[in-house]
Amino acid sequence: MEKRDFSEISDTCKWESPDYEPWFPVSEKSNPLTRDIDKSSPNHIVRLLAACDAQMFQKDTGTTYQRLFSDSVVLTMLEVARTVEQILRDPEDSLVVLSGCGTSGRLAFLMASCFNRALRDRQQNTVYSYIIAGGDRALLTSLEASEDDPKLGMLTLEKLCEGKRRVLFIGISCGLSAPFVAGQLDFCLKHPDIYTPVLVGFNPVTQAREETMPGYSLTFREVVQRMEEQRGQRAFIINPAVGPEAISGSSRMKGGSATKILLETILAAAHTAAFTNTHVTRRVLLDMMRGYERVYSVTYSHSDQIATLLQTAGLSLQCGGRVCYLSWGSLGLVGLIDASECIPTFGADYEDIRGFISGGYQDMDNIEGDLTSLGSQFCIAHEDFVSLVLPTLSDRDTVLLLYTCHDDVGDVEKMVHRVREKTSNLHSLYHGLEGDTAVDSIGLLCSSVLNITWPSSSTVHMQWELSSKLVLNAVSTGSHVLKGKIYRNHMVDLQVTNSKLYHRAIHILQKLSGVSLTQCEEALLKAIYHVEQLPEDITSAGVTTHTLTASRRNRVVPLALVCLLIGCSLSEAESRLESHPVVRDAVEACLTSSQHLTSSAGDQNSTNH
Ligand code: F1P
Repeated sequence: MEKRDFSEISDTCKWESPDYEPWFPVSEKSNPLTRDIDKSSPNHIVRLLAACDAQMFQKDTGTTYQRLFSDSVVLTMLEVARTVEQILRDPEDSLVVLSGCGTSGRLAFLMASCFNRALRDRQQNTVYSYIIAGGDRALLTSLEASEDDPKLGMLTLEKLCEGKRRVLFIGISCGLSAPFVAGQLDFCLKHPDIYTPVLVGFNPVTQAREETMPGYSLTFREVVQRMEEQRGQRAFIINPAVGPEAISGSSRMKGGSATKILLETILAAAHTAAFTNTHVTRRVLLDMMRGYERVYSVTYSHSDQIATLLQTAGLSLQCGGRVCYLSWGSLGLVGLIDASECIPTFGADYEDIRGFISGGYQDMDNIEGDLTSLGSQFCIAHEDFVSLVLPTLSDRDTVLLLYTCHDDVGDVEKMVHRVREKTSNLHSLYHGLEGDTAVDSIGLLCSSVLNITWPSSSTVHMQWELSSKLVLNAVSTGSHVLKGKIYRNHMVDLQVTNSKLYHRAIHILQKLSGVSLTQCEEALLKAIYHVEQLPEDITSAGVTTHTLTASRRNRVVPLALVCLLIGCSLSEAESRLESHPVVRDAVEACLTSSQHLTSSAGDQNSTNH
């Protein structure tokens, strides 16, 4: 058995202290566990990610924070599940809407599709729908700007629910921060005869975002306060803390996993109750969540194989190669989601890590249907892989197959042979069931095989999805760490495409340079507009104007950081970055030459807040 590392255990709880980065909500804090993740080996990266994910299931320690298993959280889940149960028993003119931005919207889609399928299988009418800020294209690419628009959120919801008698609205915003979702929640509060709002996120309500929203009189926090006044009857808030993300602010990771755990537990329990004529109980909810905790343990018991995958993918990215996820069944969506997130999270190109799903849009079943005509980025079927990627595939590229014992193994095998003609850098993630005796002819053709065996259950496909999500999050995050995209546990080269990311960028600059927030904002604006002096029309413009301009530029945060650290002009910063194409190396070189290394690079207590 591996020796326990006590330094990691104490780091596990450090973030809960009221003195730890008190100016940030939990979802934006940096995780003490991962402060050296950028210098870690593949095996150690996986261990750190496992330790971070374990924080999701940590029991209530009597601190300020409620957790996944806290009574208050489970009680609210129970109330929401009972509301879903009622809708399932009497679905006429009713709707359960799941909505969110970025990853939260993609998971809303994944779950709405999954539970509608379950209803169709029972010959029942479907009751679920989803909204993602930016529409269906945002399922596959980053359209972060729509997240800032509360009115758009509200209008989209109103249109979707036209003519409905009863709507349970589930708004997901991991950071309790997305204006798009706030507008929808506020709309629900104003129409209590039809709408019941549920907010899902991972910060305490006192940490909900306070910034004003464009064209709106309320802040997210004020909307949440209004929900609190109705809490338990006409409004519900499910907001356990799951600890800071492994890469600061990357809510696609734990935020996404916890969203999936909470909402699938609620919806699956409601389905079981409604179709077996029983009622949802606390015990059923707790048992399901414990099942997900086992998914976590079983998945990370394969840490060595996950580390192999991460290392291979990292090598591909480092030498300009690609990583392709080729998936079957609902794992396809998990692959597409993980790949699409690399664009905003790591400033990656869509070809760096790319997902393909066996049946393409037929398997997706999204509202807007086939999006292929929007361009190559939206070509997601295996046949697209065959025509667009396969011809130029080489050993530099990594191909990862994701499939389960429920998929057509013959079809997987055919694909394996085609890929093997081009590269031997082929790997597989396979989920099977106990007692499954299939001969592993596919594994024999792969350079590495990650086979996970599960006990049979009615919700096993959702467990496979979570397990695959954990593996893929580790692969895509870890490979970008190895590529040098991360400094300490911050994504320095983030895209500044909405107001949340704009403020996150300023805070990263402040943490790494040690100068004031005002100076950091000025440096960021100079980098965004590419000017040495800031004219009045830039300083007086709003954040939306800044983020719109930033979305057309590359490397604005690294540029601003180099200017701040060296005290140099933009053109000098540009040439320094050119000589260090790896962001992490550029930051280190500047820190060394400006002798900032000692205190400003990350000692959170010394930052000038
Ligand atoms: C929504 C979101 C994230 C994405 C990025 C920008 O966050 O789009 O999914 O990764 O961080 O914000 P939230 O509203 O769920 O907090």
